Amino acid sequence: MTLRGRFITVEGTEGVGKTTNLEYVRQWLQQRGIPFVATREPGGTPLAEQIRELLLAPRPEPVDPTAELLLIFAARAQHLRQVILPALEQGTWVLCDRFTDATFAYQGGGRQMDRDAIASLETLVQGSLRPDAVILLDVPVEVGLARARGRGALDRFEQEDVEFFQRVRAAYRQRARQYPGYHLVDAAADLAQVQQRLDRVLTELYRQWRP
Ligand code: T5A
Repeated sequence: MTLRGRFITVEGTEGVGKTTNLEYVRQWLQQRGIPFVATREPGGTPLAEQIRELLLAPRPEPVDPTAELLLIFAARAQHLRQVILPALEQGTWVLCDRFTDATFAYQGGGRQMDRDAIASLETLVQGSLRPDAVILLDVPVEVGLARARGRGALDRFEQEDVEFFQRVRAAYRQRARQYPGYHLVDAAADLAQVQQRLDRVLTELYRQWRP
């Protein structure tokens, strides 16, 4: 299978500004006439969105971490087959709000699950597919949580404690040091500065990828 589109994911802990900055990336791609689909994880198809609702809803029953992990990869398998792979095969770029790096960060770092088990599921579900670029928006945990908690009712993940998110952030930063496709953007600055930094990353990627 030959993939002709580019696969960009945007990652970060709670309240880093993914939603806000994804809009900027969408406009950036539109202005250059690049065909793309914007999607998200968990979710991106009707079935995967239902799994997202199951995952995010606060509930009295404790959720077993393995059950959580398998639900995330179930949603991902559906999303890949229905949306991501067909788009990439047609030469359409895919801009995805979170992907498997979030699983290594939240379930691997936050929940302290075995990274090899996550890597096995990654291979089972994705084969060799990995994002071409991961844009990691990085802010200190306290800054992100203050932004996220200013938005109202908290979902099941947002209810975790600060230490959980510190482990999530550490896992993301470790992956950014380990893997060359990562682009770490300091997202603690004001929005105009963050978007200037995003523009530099996108311009460089576009220059590298142009045929
Ligand atoms: N999850 C997901 C896993 O555990 N494993 C997985 O494998 C996957 C894929 C849902 C949850 O699922 C978990 C992780 C998540 O907890 P989500 O919907 O992406 O994933 O959840 P959130 O991180 O909550 O994403 P949001 O889109 O809701 O938050 P954002 O995008 O980080 O924040 P945003 O843009 O809404 O910004 C928050 C506030 O900050 C302001 C914004 O205006 C907004 O009010 N803001 C700024 N303020 C000042 N300066 C800036 N630079 C600002 N940027 C934004």
